[in-house]
Amino acid sequence: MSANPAINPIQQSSSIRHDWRLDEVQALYALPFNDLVFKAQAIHREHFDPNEIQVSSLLSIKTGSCSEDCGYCPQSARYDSDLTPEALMPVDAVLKAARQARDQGASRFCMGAAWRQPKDRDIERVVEMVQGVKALGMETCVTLGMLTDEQTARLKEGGLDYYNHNLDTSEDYYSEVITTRTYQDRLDTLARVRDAGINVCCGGIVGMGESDVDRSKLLIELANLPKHPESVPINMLVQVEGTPLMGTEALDPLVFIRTIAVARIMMPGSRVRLSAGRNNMSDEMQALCFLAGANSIFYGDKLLTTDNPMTNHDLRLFERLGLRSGGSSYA
Ligand code: SAM
Ligand code: DTB
Ligand code: SF4
Repeated sequence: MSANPAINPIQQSSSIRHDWRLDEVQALYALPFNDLVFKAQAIHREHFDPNEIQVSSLLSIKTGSCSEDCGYCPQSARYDSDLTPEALMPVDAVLKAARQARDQGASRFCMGAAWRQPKDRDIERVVEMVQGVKALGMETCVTLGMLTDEQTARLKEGGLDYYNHNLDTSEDYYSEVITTRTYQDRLDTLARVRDAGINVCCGGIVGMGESDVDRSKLLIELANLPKHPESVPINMLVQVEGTPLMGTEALDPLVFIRTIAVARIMMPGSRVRLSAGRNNMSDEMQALCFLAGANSIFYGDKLLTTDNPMTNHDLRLFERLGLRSGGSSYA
């Protein structure tokens, strides 16, 4: 069972904690699969309706030509990923896509831009998008890279509900994947967003060749933030031709499900999102992720630039599993 007999991870309570230690997290990962998933599901039921999934749709509002060198990302200008760059979209085209996402059943619309950081004039157009999407009755999320205090305040004033900014991996592994901005830069942006009163969407990517310890340390970074992110996207690396991480050895799917379960246990009140990578997962694997405590997905035929399961397939999967979409507000 646990590597350290002094720790009994099955009996830990589900209180909201911000003092997770590596030995405890590794002990959770090391539980027999059934014990881990049972514990995660039990905690999940204390905090959420287990059959309700929050549904977000993504749109890339500015695509490619990014100055950063994130080794997983097809949008970096440094890699030859066969992507056509696109300038910041006009507001009306964004609202058309949001209306379509809403009509297909999404409750939150997430707009992503391939920037290291936005310019002030970009922020004004993004605020117009946020206001337009809110007027459609949807929650709003944007992911624009690093922000200044003034830009963060402007987004809050404009009514933005969520800001997505991922830590991506552990601090130790980070420099293997990204060199053009630091882990501390990311933590600083997250603190700005939190301090401005915007809900935080923050998670990471697994399957990038990181170790078990790196996965544990990523979850510790997230759970030991002063407040847990309201949304925690767990992405499975989508391997894209031309990016440095193309060809990385695939992660054991059971380790991915364990990661969802451990995230659920460590952040009991957060929406844990089964994020990128679903297109390469079987329906049965996704069902196990929901059992392990995932209660949010990206929905719609596309993520930002890569394919996601078709909406019809997801609707059918929800029906087969007796799942409902809902619960868009933070529990
Ligand atoms: N440019 C902004 C930034 O990096 O902060 C926002 C957009 S960026 C594409 C948002 C997130 O998407 C990244 O932090 C990363 O976690 C995720 N992502 C990008 N490419 C991915 C891939 N190939 N597989 C899985 N997740 C990916
Ligand atoms: C997140 O954690 N994953 C999303 C969203 N936040 C912005 C992005 C996934 C991108 C996958 C690769 C692509 O489609 O470009
Ligand atoms: Fe640029 Fe964001 Fe992609 Fe990094 S993840 S290359 S910052 S778009």
